[in-house]
Parts: sequence; C-alpha cells; structure tokens
Amino acid sequence: MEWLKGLRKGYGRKLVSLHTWNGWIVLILALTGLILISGLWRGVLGEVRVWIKWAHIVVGIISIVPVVYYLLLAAKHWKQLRGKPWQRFNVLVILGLLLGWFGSGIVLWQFKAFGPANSNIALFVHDALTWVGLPYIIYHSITRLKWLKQPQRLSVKAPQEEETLHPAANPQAVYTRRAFIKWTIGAGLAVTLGPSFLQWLGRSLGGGTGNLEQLIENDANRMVPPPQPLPASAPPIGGGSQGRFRVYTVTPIPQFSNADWSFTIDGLVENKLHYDWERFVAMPRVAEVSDFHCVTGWSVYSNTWEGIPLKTLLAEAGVSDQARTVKFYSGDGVYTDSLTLEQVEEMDDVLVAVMHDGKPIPSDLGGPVKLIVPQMYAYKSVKWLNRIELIDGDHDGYWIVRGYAKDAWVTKS
Ligand SMILES: Nc1nc2c(c(=O)[nH]1)N[C@H]1C(S)=C(S)[C@@H](COP(=O)(O)O)O[C@H]1N2
Ligand SMILES: [Mo]
Repeated sequence: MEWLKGLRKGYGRKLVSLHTWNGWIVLILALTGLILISGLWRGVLGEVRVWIKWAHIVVGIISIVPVVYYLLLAAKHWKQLRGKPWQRFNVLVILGLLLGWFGSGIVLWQFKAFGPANSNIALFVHDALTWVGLPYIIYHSITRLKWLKQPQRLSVKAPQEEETLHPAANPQAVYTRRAFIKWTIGAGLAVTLGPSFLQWLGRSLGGGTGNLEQLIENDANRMVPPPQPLPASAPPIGGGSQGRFRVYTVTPIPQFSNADWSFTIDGLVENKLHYDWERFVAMPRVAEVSDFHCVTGWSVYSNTWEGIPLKTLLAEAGVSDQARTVKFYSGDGVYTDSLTLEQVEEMDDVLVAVMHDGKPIPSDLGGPVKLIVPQMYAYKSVKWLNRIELIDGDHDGYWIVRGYAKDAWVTKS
C-alpha cells in the first residue's frame, strides 16, 4: 500500500498548489478588473489602461487551466469531502464563480462577434458575480488565514482564567471566539459593500432613464438661448431612452458658456465655417432615434437625438477633392476621432447633436454638442465636439491609438 500513500501525497500537494495558483490568478483578476471599472483611472492611466485590460483578458483565459486541472481531480476530492457539506458548498461556489466569470468574460472580450445585446447580459453577469464572489472570496481568504486558525495567538492575556489561553483545555471557548471573528468579518463586508451593491442592482435592473435626470440637473454648461426642441423631440419619438449612460471622460469634464464656446469647420474645405452659439443653435435640426453602444458592454437604447446632420454641415462647407478624412476634435483639448469620407458617404444618420430626448445634452454627456454615430461603437461619438477638420491623410483617434479597433462598426443583429 506504499504506492497509494505516495499517490495520495502527490494528490494532496497538487490540490494545494492548484489552490495557491487559483488564489493568485483571482487576485490579479480582481485588481485589474477593479481598476478597469473605476472611472477615475480612465484619464489617469490612458495607454496603461489598455495594457491592464489585456492583462485581465490574458490572465482570465489562463484561469481556465487550474479549473480544468481541478475538474480532473474533482471526483476524488468530492469523495474526500463526504460529510463536509460546507467545504462541498465552497467548492461549488468557487467553480460556479470561475466558470461564470470565464464565460461572460469571453463574451465581453469578443463583444463584436456576440453583439451588443449579449454583451449587455455578459456585463451584468460579470458584475453580479464580482459583487457576490469577490466578498465571498475575501471572506474565505481572511477566515482561513493562519492567525485565525491559531486562536491562541489572538488571546489577550486573560487575567484569571487559565483555560482561555489554552484552546485544548477549553475548545468551546476557542470555537466561539473564532465564530465571533468570522461573523464580525462577514458583517463588516456586508456593511461596507452592501449599500453599493444594492445601488448597482437597482441601476442594473431598474431600466428606464437611470441617472439622466441627475446629469441634466448637474449640467454645468451655460449656453443661451437653450435649444428649442422639435415636436419630434418633445415628447421624444423614441419614447425616452432606456438604460444608463456611464459618464466617460479622459479629462476633467469641460464646461462652456457663450463666451468660450465656438464651432469650426476647416481644413480642406471651400468655405471655412465658424459659428458662435447663437448662430449654431439657430440652424435647422432633425430628430432621430438610435441605440448607443459602448465596447465595454453597456448600451443605452432608443435615444432621440436632435441635431444637424453631419452631411449638411459638410455640404455647407464644401469638401475639397483632396480631402479623405473628417477629423473631429473635442473641446476637452485631448480627445479626437475621425470618419473617412467614404464612411460618411455610407451613413445618413451621423448627427452633430445638441439635444437628447428633448433636453439639452448635459455637460457630463458631452454637451452642448456631441457627435452621434449610431452605426458605430460609442468611442466614435466625440463629446464636447467643437471642431471638424477635413484632412487628406488618415487619423487615428484617442482610443484607436490606445488599442481600440479602427473598425468601429456595430454588427447588426
Ligand atoms: N471627449 C470625449 N469623448 C468621448 C469619450 C471621452 O472620453 N472623451 N469617450 C467615448 C466613449 S468610449 C464612450 S462609450 C462615450 C460615452 O459617452 P457618455 O460619457 O456620454 O456616456 O463617449 C465617447 N466620446
Ligand atoms: Mo466606450
């Protein structure tokens, strides 16, 4: 029976090293994932953020290796855990988490192939598992730390009662103390994370207009006169947008008033155009309904945007023959993107928008003027748009330089 012992020993070591590997992988994924969802880092990290995203994806893919390896050993481990329902439960929870994260992660990674509707679901699942799973894993890790397993280290020298210092002499006391610490850690996690979890849940399942009202209330722009909505905008023909805009920016949110706002169309055009707000807001507009999809998995559906068709503005300026690309500048001074004239030719619904669902676009969402390219992912929709330049070359926009695909078309489903 010597060989069996050897195998058991090897098997035990394998399990332990699997557990360690898994722990490190989850730690890396948690850290990189948390950095990715915190908006704060968008501007600060810039390019680094794209590396972090790739690290998250690569490590995420690798994370399937220990899972598959474990599954090969699982039958034996499962038998070994007979009579330990909590440990069995733990194994199932961890496996469920890892597989769920993995599956939804693949969809988020391959967002183009799966399309926005599946990406929306995958993002919800990925986030939901994180909200439940990360606290679970943190709890699991803390309560299994060595100092918790060796309760004598914890005991403050109790004055009279010898027993409390010696677990063996009074196992009941130790058990109670350990349980107390576990409960405290659990309650601590629940109290610190609970409220934000409930907020997230409400936002995700709430549908409707999400935070739009608040963003409108916080509008820092001071443009006069405000744009007057077309009948198609108020009430909005789309019936009101569905979903929640994440406010994305790579700079502090800029704010504008008539004094410091203008709109320019220049470069390879016959007539350079320069507008102040009064003239800009007096131009005829159209209203259109479209969905807004971000590559990170969220969408806002049925937006009624009101604005000037890009083609109308370009026709007014008169595009020169040498021009090949339309370059868009943001009033934040940093963000740019572009469309080729060929792409512009293909799309009749690109809008230089000033209103959303019958209201001025608030500063957080890119007002007073935001480019809307409904058939492409939202990184094309330049916020705080204030200049359009016609150029003869090519132009890679802010996120394209930092790794986003040049081909931003949303696959129609
Ligand atoms: N100026 C500027 N425009 C921008 C961005 C940005 O960071 N700065 N982010 C883009 C991306 S990736 C998305 S998803 C949308 C988000 O629009 P929202 O902040 O109005 O939701 O804006 C796009 N336009
Ligand atoms: Mo985005």
